[in-house]
Amino acid sequence: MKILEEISKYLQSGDDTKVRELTQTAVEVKIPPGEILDDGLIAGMNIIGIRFKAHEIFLPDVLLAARAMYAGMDVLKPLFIQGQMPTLGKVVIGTVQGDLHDIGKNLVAIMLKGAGFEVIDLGHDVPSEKFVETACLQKAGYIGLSSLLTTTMPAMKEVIRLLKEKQPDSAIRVIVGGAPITKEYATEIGADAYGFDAMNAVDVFKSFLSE
Ligand code: B1M
Repeated sequence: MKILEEISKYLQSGDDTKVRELTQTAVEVKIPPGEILDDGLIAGMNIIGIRFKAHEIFLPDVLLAARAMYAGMDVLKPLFIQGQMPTLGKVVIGTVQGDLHDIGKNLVAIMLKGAGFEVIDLGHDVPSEKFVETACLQKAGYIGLSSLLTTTMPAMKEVIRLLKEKQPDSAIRVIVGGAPITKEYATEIGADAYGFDAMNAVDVFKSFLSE
């Protein structure tokens, strides 16, 4: 669809005003929010990732694209959170220590809220102890960890180690995700589950409700 291609194009050029306007228009012409997200915003961000890796663009360009991504997400956010249900459980979520990437984590948080979970978002670059302390203090059912860098993946293992140390019989489930994370890595570090994208993450969190 032309408008989604335009959203992707303006996101790539870092034009947050245009992205906000076009996202609003796409909503008004009744394009489903999930489609605007996947085929407009995320599609644009994926191209940014490819061009960044190929050294065709540089960090400031990525930052501008991220700002434009947030402008679009601001428009879509209320649509994903509409029609809240009674809480399905409490989730403490964040991006692990050393990692500043928070767009994907924020999407997961938005989708979880929309699905009826109570979400405590600790932000990005979160110290491992903070996840465990908050989850125990808040009597959360889940910890959600996001990592986008191969160098910060080990911090996930550290959170799980600290949780087991503090509460050996803990019923708190740890769900991990992020671009470099795989199901195999999740199993290897002792996570309870892996979510490959925001929609899938919601299904994964919900799968524990029937236990
Ligand atoms: Co950086 N960065 N970045 N970056 N960045 C990547 C991740 C990279 C792959 C780019 C590349 O080389 N192609 C690369 C990592 C390489 C690696 O580790 N092997 C990289 C690098 C190298 C870096 C720096 C080191 C660059 C430098 O300084 N030289 C630096 C590190 C800073 C740090 O964190 N300490 C850096 C910085 C940045 C910015 C700050 C400029 C910016 C982040 C802004 C922000 O987040 N506020 C940025 C961005 C935007 C990217 C790319 C281009 C896009 C990431 C993104 O937002 N994607 C990224 C390339 C890429 O991934 N294609 C890249 C869109 C988002 C919707 O997807 O985050 O994958 P994603 O989330 C998905 C799933 O992964 C999943 O669901 C989400 C929604 O579908 N998911 C979960 C995520 N968390 C989950 C949790 C779950 C379940 C699912 O359960 C709890």
